[in-house]
Amino acid sequence: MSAVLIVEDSQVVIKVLRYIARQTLSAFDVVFTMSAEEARLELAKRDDWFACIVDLNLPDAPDGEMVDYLLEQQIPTIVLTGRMGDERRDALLRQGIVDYVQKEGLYSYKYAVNLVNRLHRNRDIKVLVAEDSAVTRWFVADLLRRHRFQIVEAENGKQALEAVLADDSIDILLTDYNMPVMDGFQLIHALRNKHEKVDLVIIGLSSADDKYLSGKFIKNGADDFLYKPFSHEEFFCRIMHAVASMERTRELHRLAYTDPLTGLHNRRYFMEQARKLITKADAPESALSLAMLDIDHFKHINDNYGHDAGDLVLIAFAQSLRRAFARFVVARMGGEEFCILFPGLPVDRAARLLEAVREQTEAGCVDTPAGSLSFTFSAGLVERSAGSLDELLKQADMRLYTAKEQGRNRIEQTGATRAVSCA
Ligand code: GH3
Ligand code: MG
Repeated sequence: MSAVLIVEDSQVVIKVLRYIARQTLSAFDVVFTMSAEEARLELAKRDDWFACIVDLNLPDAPDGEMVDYLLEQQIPTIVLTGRMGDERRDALLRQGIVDYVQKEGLYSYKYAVNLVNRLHRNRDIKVLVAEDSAVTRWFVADLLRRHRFQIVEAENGKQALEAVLADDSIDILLTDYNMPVMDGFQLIHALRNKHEKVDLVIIGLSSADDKYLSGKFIKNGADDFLYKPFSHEEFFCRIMHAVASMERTRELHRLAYTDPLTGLHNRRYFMEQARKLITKADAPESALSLAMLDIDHFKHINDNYGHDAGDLVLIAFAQSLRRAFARFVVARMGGEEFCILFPGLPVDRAARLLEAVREQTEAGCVDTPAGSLSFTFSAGLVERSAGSLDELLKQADMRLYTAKEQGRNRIEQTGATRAVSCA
């Protein structure tokens, strides 16, 4: 566990910071000190300092000497100050601090402490800087590094496009407008329209003297725009705003597409993915199989062992499906019914994989507070030759019904389903 140092001479402020840090900095060892001397002694004890929140004016370092010292040690530094002039503030930002926070009450202390967590999460966020000027690219990348982002660089739009298409983990694109080979507009257009990269956050940058540029950028698919030169502060505010909105959107997506009990994808996700994959599988050579699974006599489990034990069975079953079919689309469709889509897999090969899980399930058991219990499932498995997703689901459901009728704990499969018209 890495450490965060807090240096503040006011007893009252330290008390507030301690309270906030206890609630929000659980990922760190938080060390509190009340003077520069004490802070130096603590700093010497270990070398895994993640960040520091430091008062600019301490009794034994009255003029920011502790900030200088921390920056020399290359520790990301958040400065707490009383009121200060613009010049002093700009000088601190130029010097390389992460941010400064004026002591104006609970909110400002929360901001400072939360910023440490923000830096921690930023390490997982990858930003692509597309800018032809090496100096500006270096400047922007340096600012981003200060906030612990991962950085990728591109010298023109074409390089940036290739980088985004090759690396799915790029989260944010900062792009200049005027660039050789491919400019910022062409880049955004290619990403948003041609390649449908909707979840990439795009921020436009330009020094061009055109007051309509920001509007044009945003109408072409950018999320935000910054005119150069910009202040450090404006830059970080925009980036933090973009990151916060990206995280909110991702969380909403996660909630909308996840089954809360098992953590598997839900019906909504399955239907969307299946529609996309079925369209892709329209090529005659691409096989696609679909399985519908249903736990046998699940009502008995609930009735005999209780609803909570039933939930544990669902969770265990979901885990085994996730493990066995990690390469495929697995979802809990509702109740004790699950679906798996096997793109590229003919029905015989899908059947072999499914049969292995059936045998494992039959042989295994789930520990619950009401006792250890075993269960089985039945499945209907079909392969698509043509027709809509609804038709394919209907065929799988019919096979599943047959499996239940034939005695359960079995997989009923067909070859290619009969061609039907698209719904
Ligand atoms: P069959 O072998 O024919 O599939 O019979 P079954 O008992 O599995 O099917 P049935 O449809 O009769 O009962 C399913 C039960 O699943 C009824 C419902 O209360 C229960 N169920 C649905 N969702 C949940 C859940 O999230 N947790 C638990 N514990 N039970 C659930
Ligand atoms: Mg059932």
